[in-house]
Amino acid sequence: MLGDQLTRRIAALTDLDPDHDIVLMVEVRAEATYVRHHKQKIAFLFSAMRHFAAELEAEGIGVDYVRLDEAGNTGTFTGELMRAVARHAPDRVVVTEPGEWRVWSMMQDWRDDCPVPVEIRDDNRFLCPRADFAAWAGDRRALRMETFYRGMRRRTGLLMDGAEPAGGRWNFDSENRKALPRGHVPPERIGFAPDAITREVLALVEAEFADHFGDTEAFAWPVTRTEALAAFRHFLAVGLPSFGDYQDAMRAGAPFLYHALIAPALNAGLLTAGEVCRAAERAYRAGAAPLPCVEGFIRQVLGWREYVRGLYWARMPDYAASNALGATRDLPWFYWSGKTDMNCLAQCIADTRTHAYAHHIQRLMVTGNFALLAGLAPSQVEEWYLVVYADAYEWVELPNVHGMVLWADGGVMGSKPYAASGAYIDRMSDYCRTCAYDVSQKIGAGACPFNVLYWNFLITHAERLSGNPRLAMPYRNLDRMDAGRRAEIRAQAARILDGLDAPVPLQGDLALSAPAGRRATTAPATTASRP
Ligand code: FAD
Ligand code: DLZ
Ligand code: SF4
Repeated sequence: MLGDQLTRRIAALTDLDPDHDIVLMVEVRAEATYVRHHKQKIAFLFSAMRHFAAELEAEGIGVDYVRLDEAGNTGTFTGELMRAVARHAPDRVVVTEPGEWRVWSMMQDWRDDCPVPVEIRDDNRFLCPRADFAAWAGDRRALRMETFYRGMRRRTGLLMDGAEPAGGRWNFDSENRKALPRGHVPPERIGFAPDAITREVLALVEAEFADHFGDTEAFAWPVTRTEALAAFRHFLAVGLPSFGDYQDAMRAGAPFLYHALIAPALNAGLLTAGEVCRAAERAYRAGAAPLPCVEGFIRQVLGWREYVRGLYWARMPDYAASNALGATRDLPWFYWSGKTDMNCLAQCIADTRTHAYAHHIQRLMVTGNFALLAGLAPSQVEEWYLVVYADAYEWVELPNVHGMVLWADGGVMGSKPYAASGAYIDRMSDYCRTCAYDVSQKIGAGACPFNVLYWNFLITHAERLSGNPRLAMPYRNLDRMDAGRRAEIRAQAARILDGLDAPVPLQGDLALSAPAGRRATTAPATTASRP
């Protein structure tokens, strides 16, 4: 069993015979270091793996669990599989297909190299099997999420009234996505105090992966299914009824707002997509949450999550190689240090460092938008996103970064790049109020860099993008600019981009003064609180 397959219902375990079978789980250095994951991601996964192994053992199932620091640990999946086959001399090995192409290639080699037969089963945790997505996608170039999502609503019956979508519409976005009113106090969210197993793992991670990005002090992720369910129920009660309204809002020092905080648990198998969608629908049917919020939530899980997973498998490995906008600039060092005068970026990176979390709009419209506007090299941006979030796996990270954020796929995922000026960030957050830059200033000393870089982006890619009907308005505005103004924009953008700090190796103490955030509590459920 791989570390992100932690459910008793995973395909490899469906016909498990406790009298004859052994479950193999391995902590291996290669998985923690193929990119240098945030310390909280490694700790979350090792702790969840150890808890899950203990649950299997309590059920009377034999588990061969190899710890990271165990003598003889070869540090790789392949090495540990071969050692285990030598230890147990099994008749066969049964695995569930992995989430990532990288590990899939490894598994193909096991079929040749392993002395016993290796059976690779389909991952049964998704609502849309890979083959069904591939059949839907065919060889079409553009794959639109909205069409896929409607098909998934029909297929699952989620939020359907007979053949019609509940409420008569597929999409309630126009009623969602408001800014947070000034003075609005978001709800407290529960966190989970590290127990003895998590504390042991945190110490291991601090010792073994000291030079990885991220702090561990605020670790509060649920590490068992019981805790994950408690976190999700809390979201249903306090988050879902306003989820849609404030889905895109951002506030300094408050990264969680009304978000579900379930992606690490979902992606590791502690929760399933089907159960969270059905529970959200029940909340709507019971009158506990309004339809726009519930539809917004279900679209994220049934739509976006299933769609990016399908797209990843249907288009990899070629998908990762495209670079439609020819972006080549190195990732600036402030993505790691958080040290920048641009307050929006500093805040989002601080949240990321403290919690291994930032919500969707922080990822898309702040760190992502800057990467797009600055022309940062896709492979470097992708590695950053894969490193820094507790929920990051390539199958979900790559399409979001490569396609949605950077438009490096040239329009497979989105009909236009999500480029935006500082005005969007100002509308949806309070970041600009305390920023060193002036968001209302378009150009000149003190002007918000997002403004300058936005116009520079449109000028730079005019040949490729000006004919795009969805960008007609900004290009009309650009057409009204005289040549002198354009030259000024280009010159100032060049100064900003040339002034971005050079990348240096990640090491040593990069401590930031991060805003206060999620605090762990001693109890897993209702008594817990988080500022
Ligand atoms: P909520 O905002 O409460 O949403 C509920 C759930 O919907 C999430 O838990 C997630 O499972 C699903 N979801 C929402 N949006 C997406 C999406 N675009 N793609 C896939 N699932 C989605 N999500 C990951 O799970 N892993 C990643 O590595 C990842 N990388 C991202 C990188 C970028 C640049 C962007 C823009 C988005 C990325 N996302 C990723 C999607 C999304 O940002 C996270 O799923 C979400 O922020 C997790 O927090 P939450 O559980 O509070 O989600
Ligand atoms: C992410 C991760 C890490 C850090 N460590 C392990 C590990 O030691 N053992 C394990 O089985 N899985 C780990 N994982 C998750 C794998 O990287 C994941 O299964 C692959 O990325 C495929 O999705
Ligand atoms: Fe970000 Fe510009 Fe606002 Fe500063 S002024 S917080 S750089 S959008």
